[in-house]
Parts: sequence; C-alpha cells; structure tokens
Amino acid sequence: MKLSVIVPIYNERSTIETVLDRLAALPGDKEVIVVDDGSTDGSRQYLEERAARGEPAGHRLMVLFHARNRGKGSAILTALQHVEGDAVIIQDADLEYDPAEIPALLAPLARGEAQVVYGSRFLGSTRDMWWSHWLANRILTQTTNILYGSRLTDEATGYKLFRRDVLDGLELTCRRFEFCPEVTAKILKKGHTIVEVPLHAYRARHLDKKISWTDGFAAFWVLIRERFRS
Ligand SMILES: Nc1nc2c(ncn2[C@@H]2O[C@H](COP(=O)(O)OP(=O)(O)O)[C@@H](O)[C@H]2O)c(=O)[nH]1
Ligand SMILES: [Mg+2]
Repeated sequence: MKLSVIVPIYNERSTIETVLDRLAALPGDKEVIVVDDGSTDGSRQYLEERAARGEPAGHRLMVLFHARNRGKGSAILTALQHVEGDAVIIQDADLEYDPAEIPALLAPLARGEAQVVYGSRFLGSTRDMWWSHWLANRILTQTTNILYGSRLTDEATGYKLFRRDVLDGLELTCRRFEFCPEVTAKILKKGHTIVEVPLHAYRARHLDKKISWTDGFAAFWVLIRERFRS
C-alpha cells in the first residue's frame, strides 16, 4: 500500500528539515507532498534547494508553492490534487507530531481493518499542552460525539489518515484550520467509522503557533453547520 504524506507549511524553517528527514527515513512505499503557503521565514528557499538536490532513491518528494498565504486547508486541497497513494496522511511541519508514529497509524488501514485512522493524544500521552488547548480539544471532541454519535477521544488531532477513496467526493471547502472539523464531520456523516490509535510522542509547542482561539470557535461552528446541512 502506497502512502502519500501531505505536509502543509507556513513559516516552519526551524523544523521542516528534521520533519522531512524523518519522513524520508520511514520504511515502505511512500511519497511526500509539501505545500509551502507563502512562507516568509526562509522555508521556501530551503524547500527550493532541497527539491533541486533530490531525495534518496525510492523516495518521492514533491514541493508545491502558494504565492501568498491561503491557509492550512487550502494547502491540503492543493496537495490532494497530486496524490498518487492509496492512503493519505497529514503531517504538520512543526514536530508536535513525530513521523516515527506513522507506521502505527497505518497498520490498521493496511490490514483492512479501518478506512480512516486518527492518532489520539488523549488515548496515549501529551507533553506540555496548555490547559486552554486541552479544554478546547475536549469541547470539540465532545461536540463531535454528541452531534455525530461518534466515540472519539481526539477530534482535532493533526494526525488524520484516510484511505484515499474515502476523500473522493467529500467536496471539502474549508480553507484554514476548520478543514479538520469539516473532514471529520463529512466522514462521519457518510457513515464511516474513525478508528483511533494512541499517540505517545506528541509534544506541544507554544512558540510560533499559528492557530488561535478564534480558530477554535470557527471549528465549533463548522461542526454544527455540517451536522444540519442537507
Ligand atoms: N499551508 C499552511 N500551513 C499552515 C498554515 N498555518 C499553519 N500551518 C501549518 O499547520 C500546522 C499546524 O499549525 P499549528 O499552529 O501548530 O496548529 P495546531 O498544531 O493545529 O495546534 C503547522 O505545520 C503549520 O506550519 C497556513 O496558513 N498554511
Ligand atoms: Mg502544531
């Protein structure tokens, strides 16, 4: 089973090199599709150089650029147009999520036991998460479970893995961080089960975080809107 890893990037120069090295070191058939979303901190230049240098044999790296910042959801939608794998995972570029955990996420999907797998920080462990982020995560997860009848422990996780055909026809539109609740809502509405796997290496960052409390409200609204949309 070929895996496509989508890496949305906006100003992550201090971590992208390590993220891409760790992805390149993973076993198995895979491609990495990076979308730089108008970075201004040198990420773009680094990616241009790395793409020109080439990757080890058997490892495909595609680097795409948005001329200006359009949001994490937009970057993912751009990448999805180029995916060749049978499965797709989102990998944030800031090292809060460690690529070493990807094989554990892929396992139930590769065995044919799941079509969608989320990595749960709350089934496993988290380090350094602020209480306000903890609370926002709990509220979003509980709201999802109440509205959609699911039994998730971590809706807003960055680690979301899908069999590619599950994403076809979802008509995703959200441009920024509400991409996450939109994809969760649409998948649950279609009747798919989301299987969760515990994460053990999640480590929250506080510097340079792009997400803010307004994104939490936007996510909450998207969960409600999608539930009652026909
Ligand atoms: N392409 C793109 N990626 C973004 C944007 N904002 C954030 N990201 C990326 O999305 C990931 C998550 O951002 P972060 O602020 O850490 O939010 P959180 O991890 O969801 O709490 C990081 O890899 C960011 O580089 C954006 O506007 N465009
Ligand atoms: Mg992050």
